[in-house]
Amino acid sequence: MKDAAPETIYLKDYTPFGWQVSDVHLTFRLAPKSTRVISKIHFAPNPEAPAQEFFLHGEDLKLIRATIDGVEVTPEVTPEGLRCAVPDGPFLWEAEVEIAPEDNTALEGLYMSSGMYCTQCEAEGFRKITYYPDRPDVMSVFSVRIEGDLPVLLSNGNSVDRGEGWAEWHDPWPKPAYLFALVAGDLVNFPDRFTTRSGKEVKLNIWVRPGDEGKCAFGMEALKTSMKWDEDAYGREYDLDVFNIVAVDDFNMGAMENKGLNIFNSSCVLASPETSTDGNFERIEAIIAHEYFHNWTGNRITCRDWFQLCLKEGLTVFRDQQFTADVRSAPVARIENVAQLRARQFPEDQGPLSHPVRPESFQEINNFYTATVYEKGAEVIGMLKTLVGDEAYATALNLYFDRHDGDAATIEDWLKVFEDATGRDLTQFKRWYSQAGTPRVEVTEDWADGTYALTFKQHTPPTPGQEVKEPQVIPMAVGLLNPNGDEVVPTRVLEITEAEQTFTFDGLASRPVPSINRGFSAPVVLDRASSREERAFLLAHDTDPFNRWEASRLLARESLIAMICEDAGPDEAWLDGLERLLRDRDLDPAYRAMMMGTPTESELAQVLFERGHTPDPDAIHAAKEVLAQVKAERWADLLPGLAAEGTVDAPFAPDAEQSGKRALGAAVLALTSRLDGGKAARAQFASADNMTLQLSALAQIIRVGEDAEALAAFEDQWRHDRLVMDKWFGLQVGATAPENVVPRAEALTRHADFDWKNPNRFRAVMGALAMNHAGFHRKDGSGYRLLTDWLIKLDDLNPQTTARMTSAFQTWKRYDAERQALMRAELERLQAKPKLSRDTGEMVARILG
Ligand code: 0A1
Ligand code: ZN
Repeated sequence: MKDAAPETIYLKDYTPFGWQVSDVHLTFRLAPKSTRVISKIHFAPNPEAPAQEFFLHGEDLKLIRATIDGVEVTPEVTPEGLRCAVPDGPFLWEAEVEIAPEDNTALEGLYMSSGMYCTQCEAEGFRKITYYPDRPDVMSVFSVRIEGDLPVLLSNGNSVDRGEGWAEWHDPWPKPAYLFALVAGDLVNFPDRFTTRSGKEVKLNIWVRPGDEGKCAFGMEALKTSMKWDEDAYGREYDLDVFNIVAVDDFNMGAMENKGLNIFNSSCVLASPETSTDGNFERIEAIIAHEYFHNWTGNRITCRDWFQLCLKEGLTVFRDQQFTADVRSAPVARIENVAQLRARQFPEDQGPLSHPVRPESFQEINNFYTATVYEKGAEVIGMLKTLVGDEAYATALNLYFDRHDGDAATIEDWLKVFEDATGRDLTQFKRWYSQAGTPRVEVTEDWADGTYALTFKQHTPPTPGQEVKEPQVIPMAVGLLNPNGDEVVPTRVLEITEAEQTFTFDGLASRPVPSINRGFSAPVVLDRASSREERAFLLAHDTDPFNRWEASRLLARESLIAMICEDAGPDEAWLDGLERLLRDRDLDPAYRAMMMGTPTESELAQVLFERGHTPDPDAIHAAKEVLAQVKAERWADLLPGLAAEGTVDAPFAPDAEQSGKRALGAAVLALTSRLDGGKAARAQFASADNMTLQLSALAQIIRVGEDAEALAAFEDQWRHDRLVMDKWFGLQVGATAPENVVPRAEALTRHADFDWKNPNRFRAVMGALAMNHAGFHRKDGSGYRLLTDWLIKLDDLNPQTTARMTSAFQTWKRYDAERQALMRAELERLQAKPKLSRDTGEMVARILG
């Protein structure tokens, strides 16, 4: 177990490691309870580092022997590693350690999942495999020999040789230890090949447990598309003879970009029409692309230290978002990304867990794989590209790859490349990396004598440890529309650099209607008092598809807020405008489906809180129910036609076109089932031949209430499929009425298949509980209590997943005094748990503030 008084690590304290590592040779003798790891490592003094004692990281290792240049040594071993006296010059370190992969429930280091051995080393898991300078700026060439009585033995790089019970691998590209990987098991492969643009043949494999071969084809296509895209869009080719992907059932995150051997949570790679929804397919495609793109942005160029995590993650998310926009619908992808950012990153940035895109301190780095580092990190790169333009962005990226290939780089290196490529001073822009919090931009306007003026006032509220913020560079894309709906000023990017700044537009014949922050050009909150009429006008006329959607979102939000606070009825003008849009067959069904969405209950709670109201989760839920019922009744005549448009009459394909139609169909079904008591949903459930249709029907059956039969049928059909059963567990909690959420979640924890040690299954139930706003925030505190009971239980086994899930409490200060007291009490109960992990301890302390 981890330290009781954990140390805080600071960016400002960075010091290079005192030695360089030229090559690493590892031999693994695999055994579930007693794997031997034999290491041979060449160290040489690092001329650029200050003098320091020789310290190697190591945790939960049994040291069998250690030698330096063949002579036995007795290092001083601590729970964090070992210290040893070493020669002045280069030397060969050899060690043998024993570890127990079968007992490793934290899923960090070498562990076992369904009988196979696998590894997860990012961020600091390699130190649970052997003694090593486990830091990303120590890069070396690895050779690996695996001995074990298993048919498939894999590691990074190229295969050197293999025989019965052994295999040898060599990775020619120097890499940090966090990119090391090993997999051994009874696996089957789904093979393919790819020829790079310079004519190099690459073998591709997706390795899975026997029985899952039929779920690999889609992932393989996504991989090949990604490889081609990175060549076309960024000029980046693959650089080994083989690219292996392995699907693993027990995994804390989505996937991992280990060099030449990506390891995936099986939920993020395995797909088939019968078992996966359109949403699953889209996510799998994006994650495969993401991990593949890391080969250049992350592996060839890595991070100097973990504070620079956004260097690889922000950039790689930005790249995978570009990829999705290219291979699917760009406007729909943008709307989805922004909706995700607002749902996940904004609450983080506006609450006690707020931290800069590049944090300056941490206790446990695993707690910083956040929406801020990833998604806001990607937005920051998007802004940079908007500011310098597409051509300069491409020049800067080429310079980045040329200059830093093989480096462990920093955000300073990254920005310098843009400065050198464009001659621009990015000092102020850098604040996006150092200042936490979502900037708020207040917009006012003026109109006189043909001149229209927009004034922007920016302000970022204080965040933990940062009371005062300086103005940031905000690229604000703006277009102006004439009252007749024509665009009079096409999109122009205004560069806001001051706390308050005015931009004017001359020579206009009439007062225009502004469309501001088009395409969500900056991740800010706009505070602008605009009328309902103006929003309805933008909903009808804006040429920017993002802002057209935004207009609808704001109308929906304000209508719901008025329903909650003023007992108003739904906004008729908005519903009329929306109806016109839904009838417009020229609009992509996917886009119309998104238009039918309404703000989440959690987002409404945040807005109410910001406006000085105490959000009542039941009232918010009730308002959304009323709105949906009104829509259903009002559009009763429209729905059958839309349902027909949302029907696919072709063999299933998980592409943008079909999935858009099915999304429209699902949005329609959600309304229809309020009119027919779930009849159409039951029919769809009975006839569905793909998971998208089956699950959207089941969701409505659960919502309507009489679901026992359908749930039993579904369980009967899918009991053998772990990934589908995760959906079954999750949906029952996620789609049910608030009063049933906690009892259902509680009952499911007693289900024989509630394998809570599996992160996917744990998240299916507990994640769904935390995400069901009105259910989780039951007045009696039962939601808080149930989640905490299980976090306490999981913390002993899997600190990383436990810590991540504590963020369910990050918004606790929004609510009424009673709920706050209940949540605080649960957080304190968790905090008081004996042997609380460093991961969870840090999160709880930050949330409590
Ligand atoms: N680098 C991976 C994410 C990842 C991070 C940590 C992990 O274990 C602690 C696992 C995966 C990515 O961005 O995909
Ligand atoms: Zn990543």
